[in-house]
Amino acid sequence: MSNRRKFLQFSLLGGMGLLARKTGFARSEETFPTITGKPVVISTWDAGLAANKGAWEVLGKGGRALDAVEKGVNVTEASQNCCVGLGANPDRDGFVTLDACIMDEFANCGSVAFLERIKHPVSVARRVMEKTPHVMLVGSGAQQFAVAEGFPLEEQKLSPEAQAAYSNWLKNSTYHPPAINVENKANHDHGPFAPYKLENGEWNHDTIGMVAMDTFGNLSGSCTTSGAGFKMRGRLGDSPIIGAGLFVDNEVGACTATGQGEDVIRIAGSHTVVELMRQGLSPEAACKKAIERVARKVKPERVKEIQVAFLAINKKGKVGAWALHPGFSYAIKSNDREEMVTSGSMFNS
Ligand code: SD4
Repeated sequence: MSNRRKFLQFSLLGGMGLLARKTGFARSEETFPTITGKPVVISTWDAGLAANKGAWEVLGKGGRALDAVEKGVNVTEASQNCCVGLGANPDRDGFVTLDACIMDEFANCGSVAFLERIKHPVSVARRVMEKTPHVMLVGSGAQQFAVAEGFPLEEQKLSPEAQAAYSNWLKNSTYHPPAINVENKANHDHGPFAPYKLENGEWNHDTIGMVAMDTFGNLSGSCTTSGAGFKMRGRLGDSPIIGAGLFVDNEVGACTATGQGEDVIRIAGSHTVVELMRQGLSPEAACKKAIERVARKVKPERVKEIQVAFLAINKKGKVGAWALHPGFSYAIKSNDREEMVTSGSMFNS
């Protein structure tokens, strides 16, 4: 199993027992690796390394952050080996449905959701932003718009990894939606959820979120995903929702989210992080506070079953992240750094 799909590692036996709420996590702002200066690009998970390279083709030449965040995640969308794009995990009926959004320094934003058979949903989201008076297009309407804009209708071709995961899931077709915050679980017995636990105890993930600052000091962000593996048909997470999976305010900073989308939406996650930075918190402190809010809103018995992480940058080009559980990492690229960074987390196992 590649690192990319290792959302969180703890064995069912060991992990549950060891999991204890931790207050005052030891890692301090000073010891956490940060990057300052511009241009800079950060993106979620280890697929972010390649995506950042794509973004750098724009940023390194003095280009605009908006172009960089589109080009960057295009790399991931085109990758048949990743959990994003047309080769990704399908919904429970076997169809890959894609969600994406993009936002620039002028608060222009665009989004597509429940989009099928289009290779680059983030680029369609950008067209929605630039060519329509709207912010979101969904489903067949989004596809119709994409085709009218010249995006080819592709054949769905699951990656071998996604095909194997889906075949495996079909054996039982069981569904354990850990984020559902209601008593009557029977109503939600439909299939697995995001991120779902793999047989070996690892967690998957299916998203790339990217935020960047260009040489002009302007911020933009993008987020693109196949959403939760084997989700109910029509389910959307946070990723295409401006304010949840992504938010940019060029006066303050930008944030993107990954993990259990329902719980990110519940606190308007990325917007919350940006607002906390507006109040003076560092990116890491803001992400941490938002994670604590996520944890407070989730029933205690479910908080150990979900993962959520935020990744943010402020107007000074300082970056930071925080996750609910260990296992989240992000990629950074600037003039003098190119590496993966492991995020701190609220829980220690
Ligand atoms: C969703 N936030 O659809 C996405 C899933 C995700 O890594 O981030 N997976 O809820």
